[in-house]
Amino acid sequence: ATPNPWWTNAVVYQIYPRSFQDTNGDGFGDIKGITSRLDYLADLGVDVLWLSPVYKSPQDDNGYDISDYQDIDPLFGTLADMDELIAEAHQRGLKIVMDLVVNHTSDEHAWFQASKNPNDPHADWYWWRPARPGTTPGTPGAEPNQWGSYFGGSAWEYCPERGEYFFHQFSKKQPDLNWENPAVRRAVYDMMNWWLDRGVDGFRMDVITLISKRTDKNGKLPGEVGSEIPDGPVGEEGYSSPNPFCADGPRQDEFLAEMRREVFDGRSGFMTVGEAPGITPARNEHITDPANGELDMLFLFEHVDFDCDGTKWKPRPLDLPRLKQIMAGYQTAVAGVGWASLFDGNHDQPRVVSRWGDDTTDEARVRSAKALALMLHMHRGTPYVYQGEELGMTNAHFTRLDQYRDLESLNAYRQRVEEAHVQSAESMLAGIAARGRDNSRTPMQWDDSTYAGFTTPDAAVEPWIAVNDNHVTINAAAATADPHSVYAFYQQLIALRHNNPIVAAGSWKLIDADDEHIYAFVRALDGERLLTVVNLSGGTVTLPHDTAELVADGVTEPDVVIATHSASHAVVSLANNELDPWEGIVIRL
Ligand code: TEU
Ligand code: CA
Repeated sequence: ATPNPWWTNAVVYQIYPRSFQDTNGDGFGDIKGITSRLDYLADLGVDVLWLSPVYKSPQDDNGYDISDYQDIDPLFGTLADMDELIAEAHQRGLKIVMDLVVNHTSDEHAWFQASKNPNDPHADWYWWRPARPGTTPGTPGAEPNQWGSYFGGSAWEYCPERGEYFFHQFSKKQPDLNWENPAVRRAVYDMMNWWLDRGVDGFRMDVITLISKRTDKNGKLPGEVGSEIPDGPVGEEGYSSPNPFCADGPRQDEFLAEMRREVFDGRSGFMTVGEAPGITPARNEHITDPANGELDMLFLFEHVDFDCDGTKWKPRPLDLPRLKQIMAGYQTAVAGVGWASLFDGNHDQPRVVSRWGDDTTDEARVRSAKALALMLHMHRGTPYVYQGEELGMTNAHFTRLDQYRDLESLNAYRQRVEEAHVQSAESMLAGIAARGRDNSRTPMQWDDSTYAGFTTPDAAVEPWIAVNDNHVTINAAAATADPHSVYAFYQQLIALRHNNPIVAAGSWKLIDADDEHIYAFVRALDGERLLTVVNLSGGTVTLPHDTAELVADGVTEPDVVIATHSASHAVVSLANNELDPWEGIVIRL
C-alpha cells in the first residue's frame, strides 16, 4: 500500500492570532508575536500551525470577513511579517496552514463593492435577489425567503444602491459568494495558488461545505416566489434555516474536485482540511477518500453540537455513551479509506476542560485536561490542539454581557432575549458563559504578569478582551517548568504519536460502549495492540467488563505506555480493577 501521507502522523496547532501574542502594545495579537513564540511551539512537538485569518478585514467577525485575500491587515502586521513567519517556521520544521474563507467575503471587498452595480462584470459574484413582488423593498417581509442568519436576523440584507437583497449566512457584512459563477471559482483558485507559491503549506477551509446552494432548475432558491422548492419551517426566532439547502449542496464534490485539480495537483507537502458543518460520516469518507481527489480531511461537528437542548445557548452535561457513539461513527466510516480530524476545541468552541472536564479546582482541572487529551489523541486521525488547550486554559467565566466581544453571542442575546423572547436574560447569560465563542478567545496566558505576558505590561491600552484572572496560576511559564503539567503531558502524547505508527494508523475499536464514565478502546496494527482506558468522571470507578477482561489477559505487570497520573499508579489501579477520578491509562496488550 502507498505510505500514509505525512499529515496522517502530524499534530496541528491552531493559533487565533488576535489573542496569541501582542508585540506592539495595541492589545491585539500580531504575526510578529507568533514568530516570537515559534520555539515554544516547536518544543511542544507540533508539526503544523493553522492560523485563523490575518488578511485585510474590517474585523466584523474577527477576520472571517475578508476585504483583501492577498494582503495582511495592519492589525496583524504586513506581508513581510508573514514571509518572515513562514521562513522562521520552516526553519524549525513547522508548516504554516492559512485559513481560507471563501464561502463569503467582507462587504468591503472590492468584488462586492463592484457587484452592487448590476452592469459590472462582478454583478453575478454574489447571491442577489429582488424584493418579493408586491412588497416595499427594505421593509420586513420583502425578503426573498425567510432564511435567518447564523448571526441573528434575516439572512437577506437590502442594498439600496442596487435595489436588491444579498444573501449572507453569517453577518450582514459577510455576503455569500456565488460559486455557481466560474469567474468566482477562478479568482479563488488564483488566490490560493498565490499563497501556496508564497510558501504556505495548505489551508483550513472555512465552512467549505456551504458553498453549493440548492436551487430549482430555473436557479430559484427555496421559498423564492415561483421556486419549485419550498422553504423549510420557521423556527422559534422567526426565521427558517438556510442549512438544509446550503450544507453539502448538489455541486459540493464537483467544486472540491475542481479546486484540487486547479490548485493542488502537481504540488506536494501540503495539507487541506475543510470545516464541514452538515456533513455525515459517510460523506466524510467520500470527500476524504484520496481516489476522489477532494480534501485530505474535514472537521465534523456532531460531537460538539449534541450536548445541548436544541440550541447551543441551552447546554446539557456530557452524555458519554452518546459521545462515544458519535466518535465511533466517525472512526468506523473512515476505517478503510478516508481520514479523520480529531478536535474538541477551537476558536468557536468553549474550552474543553470547562465543558467536559472539571475546572473547579486546580487538581481536577489538570487531571481532567490530561484525561480528555489522552482520550482524543489516542484515536485514529490527525489531532488539532487549540491554543491554550495544552495549558489546560479554562472558560472565561464572564458574568456580564459587556465583557463579551463576539457578534454571535451579542446578536443571539438581543434576538433571543429582547426580540423573540424565547429565553430569559439569566438563562441566556448562563448559556453564553458556558458555550460562547469568547471563552476560547481570551488572551493566551504566557506568564503570571499583569496581562499574562500577552501584551507589554506597560501597554497603553487594555487587551481587546479581558485576560482570565486565573493566568496567575495557569500559564506557559509555570507549565513548561513543571514535568507534571498539562503541557508536559501533551509533549508526551505528541511524541508517542510520532514514535509509534500504531497511534496514527492503527485500527480503532470501541469497547464497553455503554459505560457512562469510562471511555475505552483498542488500537491494533500488525499484531501490536494498545488498550486506552480513561475515566472521564470525577469519581473512582470500576473497570467495565470487557476492559477488565483485556487487562486481566495481560501479563501480571501491565506494560504502561502512557498514563495521566503515573505508570506506578496505573499498575495499582489496574490491579485493583478501578480508576481514580480522571485517570487515563494506555497499556500494550
Ligand atoms: O464557523 C462556522 C460555524 O459553523 C460556526 O459559526 C459555528 O457553527 C458556530 O460558531 C458555533 O456556534 C466558521 C468560523 O470558524 C467562524 O469563526 C466564523 O464566524 C464563521 O465560519 C463565518 O466565517
Ligand atoms: Ca499587536
